[in-house]
Amino acid sequence: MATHRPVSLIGVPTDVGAGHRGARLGPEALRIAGLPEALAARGVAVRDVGNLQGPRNPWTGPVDGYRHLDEVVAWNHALMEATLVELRDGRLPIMLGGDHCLGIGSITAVARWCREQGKQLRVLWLDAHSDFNTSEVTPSGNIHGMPVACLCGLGPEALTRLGGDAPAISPQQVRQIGIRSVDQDEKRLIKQHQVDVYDMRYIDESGMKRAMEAALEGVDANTHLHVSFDVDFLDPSIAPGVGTTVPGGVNYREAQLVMEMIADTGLMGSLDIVELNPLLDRRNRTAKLAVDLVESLFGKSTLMRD
Ligand code: EXY
Ligand code: MN
Ligand code: MN
Ligand code: MN
Repeated sequence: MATHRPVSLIGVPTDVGAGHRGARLGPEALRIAGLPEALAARGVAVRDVGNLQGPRNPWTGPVDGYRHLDEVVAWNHALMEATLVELRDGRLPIMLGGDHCLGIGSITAVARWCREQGKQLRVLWLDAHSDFNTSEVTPSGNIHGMPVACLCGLGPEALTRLGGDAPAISPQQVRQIGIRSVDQDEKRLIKQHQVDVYDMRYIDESGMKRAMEAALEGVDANTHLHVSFDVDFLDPSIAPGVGTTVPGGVNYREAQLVMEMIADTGLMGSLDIVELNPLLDRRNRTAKLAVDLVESLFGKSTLMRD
């Protein structure tokens, strides 16, 4: 069995960025589904730092194109600080979300740490959505539809400058996989900023293996892979516990292959698990599936390759 860096679990019980409430219960659902034990069984040393604290969800409407901006900033500031502490301690942080706005804080910290270490950062964004909206074009004001844009410098200063005086990443560092729901103006932004997208049509036509090979092209021993895993990436028939289901998603075997191919690189340095909403789930099924897939991310192959 490969040896892994010790892991820190950081609970981020927020749904202030989402259009449904309930993702705040995601961290407990993942723990109860056995995530710490599953990692330990892979030979990974696990520290659970517990849940971060942040403002409650005020459940109000958009103001200037953003819902709950102050709350989103507070949660992400706390997460950025917590993530940096774990990275600097030589640990692999796993963010237990929480809605996908938390990718702003986690990836801002990861980008900062990579700069400190002189490492290249590649972000694998596994999602049904591109999450590249801005306040001008968002149909909802929900900030979980905006984290990639914010990380690339498009958004309110409080989020685009969370980690310093420049955007955390450039669009060229991002690879999006599983995409099948992009708003009209968001599409224009994605094209304008040349984000590399492997959408479901690409996967249908060329297969997941080819999509992952392309998404991993150019990584080397000096690359830090950050995996941002939105559970709506998966087809709703296998992952119903999420507020933003989109039909026609990634099936079980395709998802396993994604995780196995990431594990094979040995380069994953941080992971978000987001958008799990246990209130919409059946018997914690989606959390259990997420745990199963994380096992594969940590090298548990379904074939005889251990
Ligand atoms: N594109 C839609 C919006 O911006 O409101 C839906 C976004 C859902 C985002 C989910 C978490 O990936
Ligand atoms: Mn600070
Ligand atoms: Mn997302
Ligand atoms: Mn999504």
